[in-house]
Amino acid sequence: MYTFSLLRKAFFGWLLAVSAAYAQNLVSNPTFDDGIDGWQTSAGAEWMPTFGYEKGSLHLSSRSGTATATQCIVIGSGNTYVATARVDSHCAGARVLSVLWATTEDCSDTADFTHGDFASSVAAFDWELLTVTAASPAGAHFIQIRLFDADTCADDVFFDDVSLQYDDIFYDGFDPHSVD
Ligand SMILES: [Ca+2]
Repeated sequence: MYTFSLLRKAFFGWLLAVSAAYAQNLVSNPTFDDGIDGWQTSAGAEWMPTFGYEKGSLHLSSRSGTATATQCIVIGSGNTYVATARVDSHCAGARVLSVLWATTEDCSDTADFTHGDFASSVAAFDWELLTVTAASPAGAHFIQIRLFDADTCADDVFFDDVSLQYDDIFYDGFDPHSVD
């Protein structure tokens, strides 16, 4: 029994270490608490220091055209990734969080991959958590996280707490909630 207990502890210690490794957020400056460094931004993108899900956020305005903020992140190949973001969109139904694929480190060739995944806002004028689960296609070595405010909205979208996590352990059918 004692040995079994030790083994259990060792196993769960290993499990926690593995979970922590896989749960690492791959996004630089995910919270926008001190600015928007680390993000490539278009016109209509600005730091909003006084409003956010928590502290500062990224503000995209599409009042004079589509606004975007992107980040290009190196990945492995043949794996599954989960991207999330807190979003306060003034347009319900807007496609605001996208995961695109690239082979180049500046993500300049995302158009070469026809497959992309996105999540749309459901509510308006309220913070919601959006999630995109995406399997990398063959040949992709970078993910472009794209925060997006289309000119069809012509209003404001705020983003906070962006994350990208490697999800292979779950993709393989492992469910940590089934372990008692
Ligand atoms: Ca924040």
